[in-house]
Amino acid sequence: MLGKFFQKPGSEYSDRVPPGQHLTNGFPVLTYGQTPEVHRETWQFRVWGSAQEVTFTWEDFMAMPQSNFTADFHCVTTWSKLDVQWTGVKVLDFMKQVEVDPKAAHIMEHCYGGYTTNIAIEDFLREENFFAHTLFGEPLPADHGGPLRLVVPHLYAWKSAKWINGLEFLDKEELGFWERNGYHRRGEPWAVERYSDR
Ligand SMILES: Nc1nc2c(c(=O)[nH]1)N[C@H]1C(S)=C(S)[C@@H](COP(=O)(O)O)O[C@H]1N2
Ligand SMILES: [Mo]
Repeated sequence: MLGKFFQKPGSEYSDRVPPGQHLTNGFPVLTYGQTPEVHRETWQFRVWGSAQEVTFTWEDFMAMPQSNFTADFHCVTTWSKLDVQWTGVKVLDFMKQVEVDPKAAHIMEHCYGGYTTNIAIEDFLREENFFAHTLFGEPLPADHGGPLRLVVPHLYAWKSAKWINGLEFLDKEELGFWERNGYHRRGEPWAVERYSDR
């Protein structure tokens, strides 16, 4: 059964598949708990902590520059999906509207439904990171984080918060949901940072 969905990386792709990962052609849904119901009309995205507090509406987000992205997606449970196509807002474009305190060094990503995950500022402020509202040309399905999720291609996908609704800027690192429950604080797939070493 497993063989139908998961393949050993062929030589063509092996340089894109991190150690211990297998390719999938489908797009599994990985959620801890329920899919929250989120409506664009009431959707809000808040920035707070060591930053100027500000709240964005759905219209605010749609008025930001929109870009297309193709990115590989690596789940720590060992599946990887290559060349996922998304549309949304670059993190660096979004951040032009946010004023961060110089002492801020970390971020807690917050979500509808209560999920959290932490990320260092330098891992967040990267050219290839984006907020996505469209997946393969269709509105991002609720199970995959619609209406809006973060995508951080260079880290394991648990950092790519679905239903994201806030960024809490922090001077010191705090741990998110999976990081408190044994996952690595950073989660870089090429370094196989799956589990906490503490
Ligand atoms: N809010 C929220 N975001 C989340 C998760 C979650 O449970 N809740 N799971 C994470 C994990 S472990 C993975 S692998 C990806 C899976 O995204 P997908 O369901 O679109 O494949 O979302 C991440 N973002
Ligand atoms: Mo995952």
